[in-house]
Amino acid sequence: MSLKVFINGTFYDKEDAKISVYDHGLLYGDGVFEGIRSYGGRVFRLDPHLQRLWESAAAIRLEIPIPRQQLAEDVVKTLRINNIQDGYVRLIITRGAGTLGLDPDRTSDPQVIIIADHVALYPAEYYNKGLQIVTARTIRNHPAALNPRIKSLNYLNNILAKIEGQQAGCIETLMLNHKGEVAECTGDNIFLVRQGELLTPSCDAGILEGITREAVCEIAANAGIPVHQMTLMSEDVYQADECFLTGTAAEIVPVVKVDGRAIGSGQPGPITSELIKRFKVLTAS
Ligand code: PXG
Repeated sequence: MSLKVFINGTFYDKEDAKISVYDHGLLYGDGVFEGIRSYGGRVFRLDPHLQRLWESAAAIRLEIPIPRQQLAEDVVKTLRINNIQDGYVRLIITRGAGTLGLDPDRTSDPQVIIIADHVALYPAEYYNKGLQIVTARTIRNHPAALNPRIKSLNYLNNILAKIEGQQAGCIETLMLNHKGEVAECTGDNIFLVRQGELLTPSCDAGILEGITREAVCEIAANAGIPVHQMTLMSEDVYQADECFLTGTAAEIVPVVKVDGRAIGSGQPGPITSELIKRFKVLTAS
């Protein structure tokens, strides 16, 4: 049976789920999105995801055409109609079809799209053995150009960095900001462990404020592990005892090598493993 995709209140078979080629989401990446997980039929942290979606939309002066509560119900409905328990939801709001010019005022009908699909985690070996990543030469968007807090449909900045990583044989890539500070990876936030404490770039490094990042900060606090949101440089990464990435799709994934340098023991570390264990409990509850 074909997956059903929600567009503006109607469900379409995946093959028939289409929008206009004049949509500014396609023409200019003019729109916003969210990636959300469901575990055992329950949507993980739906409210913070919707909050971030509304903030992203407000930042690009895009008015989401349906109330937040309605969208929350539609997300659940899309999972149910597709009979997906453990899955991934992609929520997309485009600016809508317009003229071929940039003018957002000459568009109509923002499109509200919900895709629910089965989830593709990284292969198990990465969770067991840890990832190797490299730092991209492409820097993260300058906050005064396109603020990384906005989860917009324009992901070319991250895609360019991802291509660099792929050329080096890596599936994730570390990005620095315009000041040379550690920011985040192309689709994941980064954490370090140093002397039993967690360190992660603060929001003013110019990052997406990840929902998983937030969950990990809470889990760490509950476990009595201090968390510091601070400025971090490449050297902090190289000298860390442990390193891991967090994201909706990846959850928590250990990193064992950065730019060819082994991190800590070169194996996934004990605090990372403890946090992975606790994250599993959180998502199963
Ligand atoms: N930073 C960036 C730039 C991201 O795109 C995260 C951090 C992690 O945030 P969350 O809220 O998910 O903990 C993201 C996540 C994917 C995928 O399929 C992930 C993201 C975007 C697109 C695809 O892995 N964003």
